[in-house]
Amino acid sequence: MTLCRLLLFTATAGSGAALAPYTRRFHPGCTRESPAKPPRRRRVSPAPPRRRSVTLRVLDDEAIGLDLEALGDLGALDDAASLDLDALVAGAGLTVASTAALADAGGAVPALAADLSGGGAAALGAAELLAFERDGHICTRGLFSSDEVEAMYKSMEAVSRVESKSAERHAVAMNDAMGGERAPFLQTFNPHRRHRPALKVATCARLAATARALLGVEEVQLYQSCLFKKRAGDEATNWHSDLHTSPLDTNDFVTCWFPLHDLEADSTGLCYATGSHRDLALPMWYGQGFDADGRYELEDHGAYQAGDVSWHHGWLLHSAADNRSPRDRLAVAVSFFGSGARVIEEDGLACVNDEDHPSYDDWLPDLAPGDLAAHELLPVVR
Ligand SMILES: O=C(O)CCC(=O)C(=O)O
Repeated sequence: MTLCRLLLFTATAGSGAALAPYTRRFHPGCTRESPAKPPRRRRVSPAPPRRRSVTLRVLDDEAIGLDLEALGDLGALDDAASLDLDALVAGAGLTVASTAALADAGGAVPALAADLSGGGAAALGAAELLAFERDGHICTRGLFSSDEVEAMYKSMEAVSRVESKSAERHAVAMNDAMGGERAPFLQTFNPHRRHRPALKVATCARLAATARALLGVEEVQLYQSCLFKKRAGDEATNWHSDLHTSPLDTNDFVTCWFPLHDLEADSTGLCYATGSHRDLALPMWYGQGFDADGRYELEDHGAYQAGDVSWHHGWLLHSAADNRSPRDRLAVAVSFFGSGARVIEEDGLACVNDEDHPSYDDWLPDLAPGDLAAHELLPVVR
């Protein structure tokens, strides 16, 4: 495993101090979207890393606050139609009943031409579990077959087209809030609540079983699914951690991420700040808004073949490079948490104005701080 030194780390989330844009620093923030370039890194696989410049734009609290209104209209599709929910729930293996909140945009999205219900967890021995525990990320190769990925691509590409207006509105809102010049990339939040094929992907037993094994828990619930379309020329994904922006009082949180096609090394695969998920010294000694040059080692998993799935812990800082290839990159992320987690007050969130609002807007108001995170939109997945 080759490792490299992180140039500089500056935590800014929740900080009252505004940082100048375009500083040559590593800034984990409240948002994935930033016209920033990720810092240089090395991948876990042996090929030599490509050097990248470190140029990140950072938000101050006031700028992030401007986004609230724009985020308000990021809701369900206007043309959503209801489904046979019982069949949907049974077919997906959900054990918590779904509701009319699960709807389908209908029509334009082809059915998923693959049965994802078979198969178990990725093969995870002690070495892999230890690596996940220590590093906060691993890659499980070949968790899906190339046929399954091709089928997923066909359906999910259609989902991203059907939802493109909503994704563009979100990207523009985030970009405006950051004072940027263009929409960095497109995110479609929780397509599983509106599209049957996306539900099948998000509730795939293989993913849930692997999440349980990695977290060492008996039961996981689905927190979020997301489609990330990084079009040719789109910008970098800013440094962030997923739990930082989720109103859950837990450490048991994992996200799987996989491109729906082969992906070259040194392109737009996720880059991880290894070990940052267990860096308790950071909040203990420094809080927010501090400088930590060389604090982490950065790794990625090199090239992905269709079916390879990477996993990162909820507190792990991660980013992705800008898309310099002529092809759009389409990736899926699904996040799970261990059952038993409780809800925290939204005011307690370090990144309350974060772009992930669409992920919890529909269920958080139904629960009180301290309640178990048990809701039909947070289904148990078996
Ligand atoms: O695909 C990307 O660029 C971002 C993905 C991400 O941030 C995540 O899966 O948590």
